[in-house]
Amino acid sequence: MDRNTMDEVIAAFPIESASNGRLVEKIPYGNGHINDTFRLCCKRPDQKEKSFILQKINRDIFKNPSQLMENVVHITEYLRGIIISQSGDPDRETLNVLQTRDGANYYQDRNNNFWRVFPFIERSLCLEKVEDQKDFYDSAVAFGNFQKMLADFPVETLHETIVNFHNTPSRFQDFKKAIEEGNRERVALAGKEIAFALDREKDTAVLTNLLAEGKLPLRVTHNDTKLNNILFDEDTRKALCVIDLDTIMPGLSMYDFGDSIRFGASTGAEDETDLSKVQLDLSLFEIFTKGYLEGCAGSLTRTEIEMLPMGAKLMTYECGIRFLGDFLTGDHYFKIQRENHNLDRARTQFKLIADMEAKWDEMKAIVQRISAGI
Ligand code: ADP
Ligand code: GN1
Ligand code: MG
Repeated sequence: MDRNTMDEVIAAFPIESASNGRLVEKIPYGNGHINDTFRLCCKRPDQKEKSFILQKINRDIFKNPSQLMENVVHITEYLRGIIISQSGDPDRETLNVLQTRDGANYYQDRNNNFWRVFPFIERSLCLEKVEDQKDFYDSAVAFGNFQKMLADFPVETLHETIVNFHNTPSRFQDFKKAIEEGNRERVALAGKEIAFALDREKDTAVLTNLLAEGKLPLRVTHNDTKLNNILFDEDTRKALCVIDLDTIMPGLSMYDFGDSIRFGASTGAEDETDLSKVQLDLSLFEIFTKGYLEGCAGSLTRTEIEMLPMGAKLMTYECGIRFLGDFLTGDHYFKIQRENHNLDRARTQFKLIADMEAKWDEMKAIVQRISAGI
């Protein structure tokens, strides 16, 4: 990132000011795979600090950043209203978009990059893995509640920021294309993983078919419910704020449930190379199911509840074929930190699926038992 551009971007927002002080730090921040994120810190002469999150929106992935920002502003303003009506703290319980000095929701630099700023939510924690089962339970309630808060949001006003984002059959077609067009050495290296994925084609359309048959309702969903897309309150350790709102779109409740399980109920990291460490933790699965159903507060239909295990499996599968497809075609989508990183990620997803298949009856029984007791 050239210094001039960064300075130009920062100057476009009311970051340095009499009340915030001078900018004293700008550092790359977080572990997101998509956007470039920085933490900016300002300090006043009285030593009081104020921080911001500055993000460059990934233009290769988000083709229409202005529509994306329209969604984010629309959703965060709506959430703000609900949080205020519930006597919550709207500056901590939702993201807030900081407007530029010209009153815009983002800044477009001379290279046609789009930048946005959120006030940094202070005294918050972002967890990369479940440290305590209670945290995972709280995240489940928060994601369920997030969906409930958006139940009456005018869904027709949302732009589809990534078309077919969780359309697994369409992801499967993309994956087949990646095998055909991908780097031959990489295709050979990933032979076992490719076969594993191709073997499971029949599962890909289960949810989209039910949706097409009118048996599942379309809801406003987050679609990227990793544990690190939620902030916890450092003082109370309660789930505080759902972040990373780029993929809020009409979707299925199983997508949000499933993606959280994929990331948080695995005993290993998403990029763990020792696959013996990667399993589905059934007690975390149970705890999340309980929290999510409580957070949704009775709004899920019988079919949605019945399909929760399938959501977990399909979101894991989909992520696996996306990582693998990206590996085959040269790692253009997900940021990587090492060689074969996306292959390692795909391997953990497939290991998790194999374990879910072994534990399938138990997963279904847990969902049944928890939903009967709520
Ligand atoms: P990506 O789409 O690349 O995953 P995120 O929007 O999730 O980007 O942001 C990356 C990380 O930055 C988050 O995981 C979190 O640690 C941190 N973060 C984002 N927004 C805020 C905020 N308003 N306050 C504090 N931390 C934040
Ligand atoms: C990306 O942005 P981030 O890192 O929270 C991706 C998700 C994947 C996830 C896998 C817009 O999420 O779909 O599930 O990586 N986001 C986008 O870790 O593609
Ligand atoms: Mg993120």
